[in-house]
Amino acid sequence: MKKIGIFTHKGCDLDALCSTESMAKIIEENYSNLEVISIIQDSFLREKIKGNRHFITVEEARDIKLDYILVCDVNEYDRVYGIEIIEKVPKENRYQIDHHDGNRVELEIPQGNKIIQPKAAATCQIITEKLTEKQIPISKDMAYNLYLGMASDTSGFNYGVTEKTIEMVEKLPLTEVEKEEALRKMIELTDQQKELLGKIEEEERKTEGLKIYKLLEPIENGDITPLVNANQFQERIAATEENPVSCFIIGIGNNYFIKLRKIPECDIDIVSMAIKCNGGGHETRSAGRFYNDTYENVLATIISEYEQERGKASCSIPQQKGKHIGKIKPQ
Ligand SMILES: [Mn+2]
Repeated sequence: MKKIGIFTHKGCDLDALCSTESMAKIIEENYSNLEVISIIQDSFLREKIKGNRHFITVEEARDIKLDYILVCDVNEYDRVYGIEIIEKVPKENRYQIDHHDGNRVELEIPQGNKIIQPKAAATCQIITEKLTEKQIPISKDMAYNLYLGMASDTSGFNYGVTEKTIEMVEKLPLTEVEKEEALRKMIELTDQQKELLGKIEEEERKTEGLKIYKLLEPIENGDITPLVNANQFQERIAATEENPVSCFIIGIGNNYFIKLRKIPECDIDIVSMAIKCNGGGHETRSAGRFYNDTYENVLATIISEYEQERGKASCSIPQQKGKHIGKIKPQ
């Protein structure tokens, strides 16, 4: 019996959990010669998914010899949980399914062994597509998980939804009532999330048009970033007409994760800002990270990058007469 390890990113979100859970089941059901071992960081979000197969930590997996590996929902070397284990497996036996692309340090996986669709809203969307294509029946539980993965990566079908996303959701054997129930459960905050939401503070240091929020947790271990991937957090840190760009700094020990947001009317390039902050993203939503840094340093970098981008932009705030963010576009 050969062994295949299933991996995903650190700080699992629902797409990570649901895509790994689904892939593990699919492999188990279709390859009787393979033992599937999920090597995944624990997450409070587990309570929201169906099935919940056994998983082990990197420490527990250290002495297991894997023949194959499958990486789901991540394409960035330093974001993978268990990269040291993956590297022990020959390159030709590494597989990947993901919807991220163009990252700084990509994983070493042969072209023919990976499915990467940057246009897909979630890894769970790609899995649904493949199952549908191959006419593999989708169980109720798996459908529920695939739905959750798509719902969470699109913030409840609000962002990044394409025709394909809608088509795939319709392929899932779920009733409207079941979908509503899943969305309700997804949105429901856990006690830990409620506590974190109350801890968000507004940074006093002001820069015109940029509002900074912070959530600083002194803990060294554990990743709280998936906990703040909830609509209530997005609303709390949203960019507004008054402050067309917002930045949310989540500090966990010495590591910082930043979420940049802007209103569509503003043309300040927050993707470039995010790239300078070791990240990337989309036009109105992007993210970056700083490892082993200080809050003061992170703050200074963000403000300086913002000021540079503001200088290049023509974004003005129509509702506030006479107040402009950045240069006025020559007529
Ligand atoms: Mn994803």
